[in-house]
Amino acid sequence: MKTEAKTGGPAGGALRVNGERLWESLMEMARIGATGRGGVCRLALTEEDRGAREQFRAWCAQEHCEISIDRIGNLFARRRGRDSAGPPVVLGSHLDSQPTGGKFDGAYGVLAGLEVVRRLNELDIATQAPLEVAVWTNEEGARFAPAMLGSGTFAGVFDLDEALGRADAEGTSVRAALDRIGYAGPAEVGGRPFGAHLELHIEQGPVLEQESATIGVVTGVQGIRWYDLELEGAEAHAGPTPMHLRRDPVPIAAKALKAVFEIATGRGPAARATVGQISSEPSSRNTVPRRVRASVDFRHPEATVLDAMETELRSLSWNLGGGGVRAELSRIWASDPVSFDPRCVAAVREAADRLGHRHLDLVSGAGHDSVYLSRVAPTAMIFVPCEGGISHNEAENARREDLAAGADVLLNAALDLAEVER
Ligand code: HGY
Ligand code: MN
Ligand code: MN
Repeated sequence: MKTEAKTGGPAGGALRVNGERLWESLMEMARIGATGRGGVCRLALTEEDRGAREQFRAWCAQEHCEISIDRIGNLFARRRGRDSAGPPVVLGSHLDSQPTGGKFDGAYGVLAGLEVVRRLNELDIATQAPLEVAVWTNEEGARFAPAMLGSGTFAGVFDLDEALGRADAEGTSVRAALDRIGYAGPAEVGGRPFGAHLELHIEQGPVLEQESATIGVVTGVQGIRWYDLELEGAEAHAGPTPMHLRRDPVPIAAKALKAVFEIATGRGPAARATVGQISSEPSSRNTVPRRVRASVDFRHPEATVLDAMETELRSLSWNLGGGGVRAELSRIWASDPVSFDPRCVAAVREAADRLGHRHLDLVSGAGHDSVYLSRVAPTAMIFVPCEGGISHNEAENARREDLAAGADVLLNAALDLAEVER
């Protein structure tokens, strides 16, 4: 999923951000929802997410940005351009996190976008197109499935009412959660043109670090499929019930989950399988469970391979339902592989060159809001390395100089795209 790293030309003529200010904002934001192990827990539309949004808005107010919020809580901070009514160049990402997330996943792209606005304001540079920094709702999908719900609804992939009706494990809907934190905005969701969408993000994988490259020119994102596997048997007493008389879903689940990983490992290094959620009911140590549920996350750069993985998973689950255990597999999300806009990708690569950064092209292993934005706007992403490629982990870390370098590329690519007469 990558090409040879290239070293850029002289760093002349390129603008740079204030890396120290960006770092300070990142550390300030990381205090909101901070966990005891150095990470953050800001699940979508919780008090912590509201706090992060309020902090972002306060910083945007200092930069005289106009704020708009749409009906699924997507938040936009707009900096005027000479063409005040023109389609904006949008610098977006997310502020919600995983339950044991890191300081940089999502927040980095949002705060680097803010730093671009801050830098242009202090240099008093006007752009032809307006700039907007976007905060997309529920990118992670950790509280409400599917992931990238706000950007997907904006792009018309999800129906708004269905998206607002999605509920978390406690039964709280997106609609109720938005109302609770005051982020059910008035603006219609989507239906307005963007000149371009750029997203800056940590790589969340090891490639840039291994290749000693500072910038990832992201050409696309691999495909993702999410499934729920449910196995239902019958409760029984752990003591008097002989093994052969049980309708125990756990041995079936053990076979099914072993097979899930074999489906991926049998398809080469690019295939991925993750079982992040496993639960049993009634979850009592001396009662044979009635029900076992498990999540399955498949990934691959090619849709045809994902199709084959799904076919194998479907065939597998049904013949696992033996012994009086009912097996049900439902696909709850499918995000096809995407390729980003060549013009935007070139703007990123040229900016990296101008700034003199060693860069390489790569396909993103993680999903991002840009997957859905690429359906409605010319889109590209920029990656910087993170330590050991670790992410979705409280130990997530990145070097200040890399974070500043990524923001410099974002600034210069955004200027390039914002100057295009449309
Ligand atoms: O699941 C993903 O790849 C993203 O982090 N939401
Ligand atoms: Mn992210
Ligand atoms: Mn993430």
